[in-house]
Amino acid sequence: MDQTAHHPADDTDDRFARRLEREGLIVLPGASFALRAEEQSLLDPALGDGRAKNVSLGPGGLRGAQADAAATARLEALLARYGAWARQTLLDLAPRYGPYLEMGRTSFRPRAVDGAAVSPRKDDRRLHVDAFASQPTGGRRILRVFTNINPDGEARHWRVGERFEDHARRWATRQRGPLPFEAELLQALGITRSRRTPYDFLMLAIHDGAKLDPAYQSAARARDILFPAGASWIVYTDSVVHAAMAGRHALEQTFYLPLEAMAEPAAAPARILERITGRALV
Ligand SMILES: O=C(O)CCC(=O)C(=O)O
Ligand SMILES: [Fe+2]
Repeated sequence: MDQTAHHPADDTDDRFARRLEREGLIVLPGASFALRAEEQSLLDPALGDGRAKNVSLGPGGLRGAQADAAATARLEALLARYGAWARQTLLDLAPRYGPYLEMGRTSFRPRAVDGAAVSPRKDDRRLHVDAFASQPTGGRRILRVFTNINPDGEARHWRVGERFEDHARRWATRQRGPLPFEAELLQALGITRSRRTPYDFLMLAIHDGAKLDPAYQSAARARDILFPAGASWIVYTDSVVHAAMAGRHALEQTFYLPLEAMAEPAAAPARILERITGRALV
């Protein structure tokens, strides 16, 4: 889209976007999203201890809920309300994203992060950048808005690791390229929803490389962040090296943004990886 279509007050409009793209993670000050009285019952552990890790809402409707019809309808309404709030909050802070912002799924994470064991690749307690095996982004950014809605004052505990560039260099340089027709085959088999680009292959290699390396996980330097109950934070999870260590009851909205939307395109993983590898990736 044409860059000149932006609001004329570009400098002030872009301040938040620039900071977010440079720093990757910003905790929102002040008032945040709060549950309504009739939504409190959705925090009941009985609703959340089913098989699904999350309940989520997307174009195909609600997934992962194990509740009666009335509770399911309330969950769906809550997720829709959260998605709309997250979108508006983001656009108030970063109006330049308006023409480009693509809504992904909205999720409710009732379960304790430190609960059930999952496969190492799915284990978000290990430091990683987000890359989804079935959903190539083709270089678009993954931006997520989280809110800790824990009713008992429990913080959500994350660890945040090294800069993306340092992280990427560990894995990007030893990565093989895709095999001939690998992207086409994955798509034909329905394993990916669209065609994986060289960027997507590389991001998955970085994601898996970090999660599947116990030596890296135990030695990596990372700082702890405790998001208090009630807090919201906005994070580019494709560039912030993160791990979720503890907490329960979070809401989350995923957005996708193309590189043209970036105020600081040089800070985008696609551009950093292109610099590192010397190849065009998207
Ligand atoms: O649930 C969380 O706090 C974050 C987990 C995570 O790494 C993710 O959703 O990408
Ligand atoms: Fe993640």
